[in-house]
Amino acid sequence: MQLYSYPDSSLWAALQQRPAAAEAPQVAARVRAIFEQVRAGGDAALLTLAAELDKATLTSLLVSDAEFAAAAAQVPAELQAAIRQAKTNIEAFHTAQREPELRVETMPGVMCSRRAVPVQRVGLYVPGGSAPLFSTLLMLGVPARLAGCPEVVVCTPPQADGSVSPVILFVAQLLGIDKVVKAGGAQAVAALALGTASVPAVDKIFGPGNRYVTAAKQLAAAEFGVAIDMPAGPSEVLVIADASANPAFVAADLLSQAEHGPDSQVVVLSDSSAVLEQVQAEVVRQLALLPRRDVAAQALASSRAILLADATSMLEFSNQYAPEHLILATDNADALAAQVTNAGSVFLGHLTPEAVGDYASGTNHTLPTSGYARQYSGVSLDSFVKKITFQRLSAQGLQALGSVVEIMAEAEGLAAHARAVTLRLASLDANASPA
Ligand code: HSO
Ligand code: ZN
Repeated sequence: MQLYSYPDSSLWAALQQRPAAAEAPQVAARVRAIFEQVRAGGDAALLTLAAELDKATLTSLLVSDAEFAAAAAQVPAELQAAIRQAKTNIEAFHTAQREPELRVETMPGVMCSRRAVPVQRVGLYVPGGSAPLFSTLLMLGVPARLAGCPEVVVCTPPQADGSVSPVILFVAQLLGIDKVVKAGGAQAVAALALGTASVPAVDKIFGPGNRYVTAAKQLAAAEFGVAIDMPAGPSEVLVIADASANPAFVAADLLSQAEHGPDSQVVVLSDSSAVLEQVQAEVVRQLALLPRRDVAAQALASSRAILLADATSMLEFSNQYAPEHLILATDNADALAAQVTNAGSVFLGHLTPEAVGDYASGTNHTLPTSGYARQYSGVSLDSFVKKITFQRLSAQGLQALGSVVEIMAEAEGLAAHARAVTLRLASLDANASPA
């Protein structure tokens, strides 16, 4: 980690740069080529790309019934129980997000309502590769199910032997999802956007991924009429650690984000140079103990420890950075939390590691990265529904509102709009008058 002491605020923007940003044009070009390959080759292209990029020789793109049937036996009972508890908590938090139908009579006889209707076809991307993230399937599958999305397709990269992690399949079964496609990376997103013989095209694509997956989702949204949850790219955490922080806890939190991938970014802010020094020493000590220390070390190379004057400066820096995860490792976390304006998800106090939100507290771990927390929310039940509005006017309603619309339509020079009202008002008059 590089240390910066009291950087002038004119330098903050440079310190807030994400490492992934530098290579964006090359990534976008590669992703575009993959879309073209999938468009032209369909399933065959997906098989070729699985061999090339995942080093997996596949006989079929879809997980078979036999693979599903064999999955649960390979998942230890203790892990099954942990997953069930996590699912219960995620369901509790996301069920509470349901909104009743909204009905408002704006004027007598003018009834407006709004109802949440599920997105009909959703694609869930579950990262695989070096660490199959079955927890992501819980985070996406639970709200998709609660929202009532009729068609749910999961894409996840195959392992080199052509299989999908049995834990991912166990979770899929727990959620009643039976379509799991062995495809990862940008090619999975391309397949979900374009459709192939085995992969149905979907309306909305969800899920975190590396920079290729994120670039693919953005291309799908920009050019292929598919919605996406948000640009969720390389994972990141910012920790605000004041003198009350426990350096070992902070270091563990930083490393838990760093071990996600070489392009993850971790930032620690402190107004105590002693804490910052101890955190750095702890990072070195704990790094050596990690099985994924090579990955974490690469992420740490572009990570920052920044000494700032006080809590106000730390919050200001954090709000500008707009971290995916914000940990407030301070005794007065509630007071600081009240001033957070940009963050994906916030972890308060010394006993709340990001890891609890990653797995099981109940909040969603699919969150905006790369500064998008300035304008996007993380995944929630809302992400899986559209809110459709309805209105119905009675005769009384049309009589009350009609002239308002006629006047406005005429002022905009839109005579047909005015006539749509005038004709109806006339019919009401005709019906009302005695024959
Ligand atoms: N920190 C990741 C989520 C995750 N962590 C999955 C562990 N498994 C992105 O929010
Ligand atoms: Zn994580």
